[in-house]
Amino acid sequence: MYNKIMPNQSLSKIFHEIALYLEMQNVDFKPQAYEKAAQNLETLSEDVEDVYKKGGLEVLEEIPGIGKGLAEKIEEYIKTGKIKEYGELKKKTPVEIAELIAIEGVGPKAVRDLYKHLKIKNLEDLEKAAKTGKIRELPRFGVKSEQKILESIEFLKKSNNRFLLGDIFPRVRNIKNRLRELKSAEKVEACGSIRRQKETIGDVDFLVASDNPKEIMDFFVSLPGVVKVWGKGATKTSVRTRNGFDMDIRVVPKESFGAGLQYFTGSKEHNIVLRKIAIDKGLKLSEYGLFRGAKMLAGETEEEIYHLLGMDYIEPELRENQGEIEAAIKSKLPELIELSDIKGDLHCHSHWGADAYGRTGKKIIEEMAKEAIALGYEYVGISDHTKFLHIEHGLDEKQLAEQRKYIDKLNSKFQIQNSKFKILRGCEANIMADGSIDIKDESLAKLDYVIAGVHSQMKMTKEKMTERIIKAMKNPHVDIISHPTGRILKQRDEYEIDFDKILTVAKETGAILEINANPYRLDLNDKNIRKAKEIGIKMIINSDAHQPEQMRFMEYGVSQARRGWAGKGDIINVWPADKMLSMLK
Ligand code: DGT
Ligand code: CA
Ligand code: CA
Repeated sequence: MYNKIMPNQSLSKIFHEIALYLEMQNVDFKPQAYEKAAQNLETLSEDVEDVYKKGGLEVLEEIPGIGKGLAEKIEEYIKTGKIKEYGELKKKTPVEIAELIAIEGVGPKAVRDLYKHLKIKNLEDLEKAAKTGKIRELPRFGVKSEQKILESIEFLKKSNNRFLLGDIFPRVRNIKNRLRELKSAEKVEACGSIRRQKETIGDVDFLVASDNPKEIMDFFVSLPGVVKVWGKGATKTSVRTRNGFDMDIRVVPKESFGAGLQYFTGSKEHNIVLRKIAIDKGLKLSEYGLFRGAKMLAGETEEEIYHLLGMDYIEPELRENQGEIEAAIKSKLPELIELSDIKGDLHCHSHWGADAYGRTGKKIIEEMAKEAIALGYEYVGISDHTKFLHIEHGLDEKQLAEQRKYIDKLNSKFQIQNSKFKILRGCEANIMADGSIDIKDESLAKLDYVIAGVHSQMKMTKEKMTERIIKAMKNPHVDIISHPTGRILKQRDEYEIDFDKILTVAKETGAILEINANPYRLDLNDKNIRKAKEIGIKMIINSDAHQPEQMRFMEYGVSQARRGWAGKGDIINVWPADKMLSMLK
């Protein structure tokens, strides 16, 4: 069975779970190695089985993050269809670990305790135990954590039929590339909410231009990870994937590809208005083209359709019927920011003093600098948590000073190499319940920039939370407010805040609001970005990377900025370091 489906995804899932199991047992270093391997397998464009067949163990080891031990696990999986270690771990603690840790406040160690004391194996067990008040009786749990678990389960249920863009997008990109390799596929695109880069995705909609639909459909249903075929026809096929989401594919002739793209990109609301405009002009717009009677006027490209309807081309991220059509008719659409405009990332955690992932903070800073250079950036800013956050090994004044000096040393190395690249020295300080900052002013003053964010006591009245953040914005040392509304997708709502008031004070004080690009956060979200832009507030797009690879989250932040109509002028990290820093307080 295992050789019929591409092992990348299933191996990635198994490695991810092994990492969690090992973390559960307090094993050092290994969990991070497995997790990294899982992430790399997930985005690997080649089938790992093909890689193995071509070059054996040696070539497997060339995959980033795969050492000898992990290469042997992959070999074992390809040869036998399973991994013994995984089976043993699962036997010892037979729980749905990935499902359980999706609950806010439940980590691998909590899963271990919940199983040990209450035999909780899955979400259903967890909900039952929480509802009958059993969790509050466990050591290290309480009434509060029990309540939080219930709330998180409720929240998950509400949003369960949608998937995070960040979870789906790498897989879709992968499939798109595989479809593009087919000889009979002339053009391939993923449409729908994926192309509009919505923060969550209902299902995936592929569009292919081909005159051999059968070959496309046969390939599609045999894709690795397809577990069910809902329907298979000459123009449309629908499947369910192992990860639980559905994918549709449509095949159209080449001359209709643009019309198909326009139609299936949506949104539905955008399309309805466009179709009406077509009718008013005596035309008909469908997924096959723009027609006057039987005569096809356009269809091969989206651009010609928009132009013939009397408007400028509209970028997919804007197609939500939120004024974009009116703006396109008047040629008033904004020029949107692009990923390639980004010159640096100021929100990266090195876990200084914690030796996370088996590496020292020093090593991680170097790795982040390397990653930033690989991304074409001119700077990266290191902003670890500060002392109030004990569990995150937050830094105190002394550690911040040590880190600063280390970064200075690294920077002089770059200068010797004649590079204009620079590591900037920052922190992500904690905004305390009263709005004060958990680090002394004189330490903050020595940094290149200060990010401040709320990480504790998130349940406050709207008035108090708004005052708390406003006080932080007014602190002369605080430059940037991280993830300003605090929501976590599929886990918790925004804090109660008066966002309009926060915008007003941001404008008065020059505080910069962050667009946090972590796929779980995307905070500010598209709507808030647009509001901020409209009153002329400057924003910064940051990855909030906790590992170097996560700096690649930047693209999701950029797409939310685009959905919020933001251009280069609205975002400060499109500028070189000196100019960007001069835009801070
Ligand atoms: P999702 O899947 O919920 O994240 O959102 P979408 O936008 O991908 O929606 P989906 O998959 O139902 O449909 C894909 C696109 O097809 C949608 O964005 C626009 C187009 N479409 C679907 N149904 C209709 C419809 O009834 N009328 C019009 N005008 N367009 C439709
Ligand atoms: Ca869709
Ligand atoms: Ca669909």
